Amino acid sequence: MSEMTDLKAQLLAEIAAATSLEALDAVRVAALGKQGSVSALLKSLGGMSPDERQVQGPLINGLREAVTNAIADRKAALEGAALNARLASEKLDMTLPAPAFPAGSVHPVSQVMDELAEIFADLGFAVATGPEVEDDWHNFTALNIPESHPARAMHDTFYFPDEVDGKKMLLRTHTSPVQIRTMMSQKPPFRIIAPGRVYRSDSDATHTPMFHQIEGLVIDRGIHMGHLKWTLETFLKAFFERDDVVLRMRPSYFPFTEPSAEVDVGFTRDKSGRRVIGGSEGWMEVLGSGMVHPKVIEACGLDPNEWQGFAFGTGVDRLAMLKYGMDDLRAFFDGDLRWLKHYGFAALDVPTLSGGVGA
Ligand code: 2NM
Repeated sequence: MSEMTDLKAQLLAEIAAATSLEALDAVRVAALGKQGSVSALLKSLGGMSPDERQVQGPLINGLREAVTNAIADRKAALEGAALNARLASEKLDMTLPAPAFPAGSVHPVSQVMDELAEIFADLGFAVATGPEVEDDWHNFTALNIPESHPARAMHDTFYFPDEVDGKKMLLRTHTSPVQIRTMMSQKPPFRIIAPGRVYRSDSDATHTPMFHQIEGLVIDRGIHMGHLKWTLETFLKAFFERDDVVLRMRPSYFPFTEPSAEVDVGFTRDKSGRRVIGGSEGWMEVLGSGMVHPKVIEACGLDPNEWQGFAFGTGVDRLAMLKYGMDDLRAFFDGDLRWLKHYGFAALDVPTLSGGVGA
């Protein structure tokens, strides 16, 4: 009895005296391990008479429990002390700059599309969209493009092998079918722009089989060429952010407009000989335009004697190249991150108003 009291006092003293987890574990093994002093007492229960075991059992088990609990408490205390020591000795420098997160950038085509949408929004134009897979009626026939027109040829247009509901299907070659769909499904007057991808079977340094177009359409009563000229001049001055942008309209021909005009913009050269928009030392073609052909208005179910309008179209990729000084169109669609880093725009910048309109 007193032997057990002594053992208990001795073990609790050893546990309290252990100053490291290793020393504490040595005490645990010496008491509760296979050859441990407490384990030996537990084993001795087997050789006792039932009466003796009835007395000694609870005492020995109580000793085991007291030692086990004391070890667990001491272990928690030592671990807590070790953690406090680490917290006191180790430092985390919160003033170090965080590693830079790789940021994406806005593709110049997206940037220019945003700029165009903003400029034309200022002029009261809504953005209209439509399918890139079209039928030949919306892409050609409604636009007064005859069956014999070279644009319809296989080597210019991507056709799908199968007809759908008896219709020839193709990848739209311009965004004009969006204007056709707008005229057929809504009531005039309209002021819309149709930006988007278009497809032509063409590939060299200045042509990619997919490129981006933006076309504009105004349909109202009493619309004439003067409205067209003012709109294009206002648009180009806002886009190139210069007041000295000079326009030149040359008579031209499109099946869907009459009269038709090609629009040139004047440029000058900077010291290094690069073309800069503004002034009129030379001319660059930037737009096609004209008064919407009465046959087109009629094909859309409108009375050409009541409704007139103008339309225009241009390449978004070309506009981006002119404004931001890129020289190879193919690089636009290569997906080269170095090119995007160089020419891309910060995603979180508010899109520029490109000088705004009428400010
Ligand atoms: C151009 C040039 C001239 C045009 C015409 C139409 C429509 F649908 F109203 F007839 N949409 N786009 C047009 C006119 C497009 O791009 C060079």
